[in-house]
Amino acid sequence: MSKPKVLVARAVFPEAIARLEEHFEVETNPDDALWSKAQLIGKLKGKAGVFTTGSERIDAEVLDACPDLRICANMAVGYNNFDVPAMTARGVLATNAPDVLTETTADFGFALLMATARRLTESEHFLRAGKWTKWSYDMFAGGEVHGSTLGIIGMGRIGQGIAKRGAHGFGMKVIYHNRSRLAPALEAECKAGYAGKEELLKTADHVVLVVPYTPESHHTIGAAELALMKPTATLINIARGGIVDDAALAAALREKRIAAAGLDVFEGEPQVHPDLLTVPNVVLTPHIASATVPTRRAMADLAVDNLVGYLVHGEPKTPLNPEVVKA
Ligand code: 8YV
Repeated sequence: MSKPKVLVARAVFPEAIARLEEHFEVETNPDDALWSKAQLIGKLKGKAGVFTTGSERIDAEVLDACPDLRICANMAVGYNNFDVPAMTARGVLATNAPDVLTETTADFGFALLMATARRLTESEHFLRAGKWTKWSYDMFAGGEVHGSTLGIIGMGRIGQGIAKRGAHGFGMKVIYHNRSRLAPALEAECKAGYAGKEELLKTADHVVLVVPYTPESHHTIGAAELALMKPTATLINIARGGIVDDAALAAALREKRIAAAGLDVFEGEPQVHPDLLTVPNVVLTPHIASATVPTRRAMADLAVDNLVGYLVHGEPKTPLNPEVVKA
């Protein structure tokens, strides 16, 4: 019997591809090319499974053109690149890669918060440019981190990890806003108190965004929300591009309506709004919050586990639409 065919849509660890090759006929993308939708459809025809990253959009058009497809396994916890209802309607399984990146991503959220509040990159650029000729009392004086108020919007696993770092490590007062309130025991573990969105924006010294991207969360932070924030506050986005209105943020930063921002994700990435590239009070990183070697390996392994689990054994590890498995 011939092996099922699987597409690996982007370059990934050779060990992950080797694991897939034990079970499947695998087509890879060794040049790590960014395929157009038409190219992706061309490659996907006849495949039973696909290993995707957050960059490949799987929607009704793709699914209708590839009727052999049975599973799309994302090497990402976020899955806004998948039209899950369209997949479910066609009996295609969707899987993501939760948990394995929680702590690493929370570490990065905190790193970005600290770099932003303490003006790390701005001051390094100053030094590298040979501009450091003398010490002065207010040189790169930033905002306080320890003991300040941390406001987290989106209190899933990563949000909780950031809360714990802030409360237990830095003595911060932690407030959070979420669609639903956490159970009291979890609030106590995170030392976090629930707040309305407006109250959070008005009182937090550092606002960290960790919400999934959905049509409802589009522009969670726009001009109106930025206007509520303290002029000394920082805004950190490690969630998804589109959660923040980047043009409105660039204007607020330029006019010093908030102190600074730290951004790992952007609207239309890898394009970055040109105004963000010219304001000094923003730390910009290229979507690397989960980027440690062990974590990226674990994410790739989980996507492979899902492909093998489902196509070989009928049991995926982390299904997003488990009703497809039961059908
Ligand atoms: C990924 C992410 O690196 O997991 C997510 O949702 O945003 C990142 O960890 C990225 O999506 C590539 O798959």
